[in-house]
Amino acid sequence: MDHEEEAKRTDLMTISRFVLNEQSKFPESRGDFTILLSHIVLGCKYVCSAVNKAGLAKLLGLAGETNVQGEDQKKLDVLSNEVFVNALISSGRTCLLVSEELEEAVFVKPKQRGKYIVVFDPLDGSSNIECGVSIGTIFGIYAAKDKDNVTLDDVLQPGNRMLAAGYCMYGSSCMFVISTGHGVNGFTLDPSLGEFILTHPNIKIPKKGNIYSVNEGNAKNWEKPITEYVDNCKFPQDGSSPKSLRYVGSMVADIHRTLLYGGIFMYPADKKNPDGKLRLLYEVFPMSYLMEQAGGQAFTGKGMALDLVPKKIHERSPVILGSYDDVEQMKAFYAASKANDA
Ligand code: AHM
Ligand code: MG
Repeated sequence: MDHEEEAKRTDLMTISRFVLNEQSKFPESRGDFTILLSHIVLGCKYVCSAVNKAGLAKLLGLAGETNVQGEDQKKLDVLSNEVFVNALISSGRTCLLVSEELEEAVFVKPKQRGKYIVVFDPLDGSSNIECGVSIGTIFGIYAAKDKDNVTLDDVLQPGNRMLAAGYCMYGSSCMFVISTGHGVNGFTLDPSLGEFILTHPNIKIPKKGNIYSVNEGNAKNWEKPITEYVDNCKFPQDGSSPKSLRYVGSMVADIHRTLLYGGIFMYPADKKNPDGKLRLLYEVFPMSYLMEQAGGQAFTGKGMALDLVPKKIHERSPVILGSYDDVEQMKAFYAASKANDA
């Protein structure tokens, strides 16, 4: 590499630079959000490194045994939760945390409080952790009305009140995707620099896709509109080509592909699970927020996902999200089924 090329390498849009640029558009901003985000990014880098090492630790027979510090090896999901709780509290910018791994919400001690509320799934895709398939962290950010008197009601808010949402995917590369309400941007971790670099500016989901993504093993219990939609993906009534099926079983990976390639991802309600499987606050809301910010839609089978008002922090909700036209078509199946039943 010559000097010029070397110099260019330092002129990169890192995530910190990107967030500072965004911040400068709001002169009244005091930089709290930037600090919060840098702590989230640090948590992601830490978890990324732990996920990358996990397979090796196992091969070397370290899992379940003590590490060099004499500590027990923690399970990755437990470790990830601790990493994010610590990173968020130490930012000094949070007052309330809701994690998939913790039954109760965490109220940050008054001295360490800031105005933000963070909901997160520290390591989503539990069935894929042990076999090295892509997994990820999902998060959403709200603001408390009054950080000194924050209550659970401050987080039991519809998804469209989120200030920001994103995910980090620990896959063949480590990718951080975020929206602060002005579109969606994707960053890839350059391991040699330890920095996330803007690689996917202003992500827009294709208006229509040719992939559907669902756990078809649940088909026996599906509602009629889902069965009809999926049948139509395989045997299109209009003579178009059938869609492809892709299902990783890690929401972050399935949503990431859907954002970039288009199509539809769903974890719908079924007869056994009328609320579906995915959690509203830290799975359905952040991903629906990103989808809408990228020009797609997120539907529950009854209404728009972001309009739901959670009653409990670990509540579940069905979700069908992706390309605008594909979700529109799904809505038509639901509308037709409702009209038939009437
Ligand atoms: P988890 O929080 O236990 O990891 O479950 C969430 C995951 C999602 O990542 C994924 O979309 C879904 O569960 C897969 O569920 P299933 O194995 O039923 O298809
Ligand atoms: Mg999860």
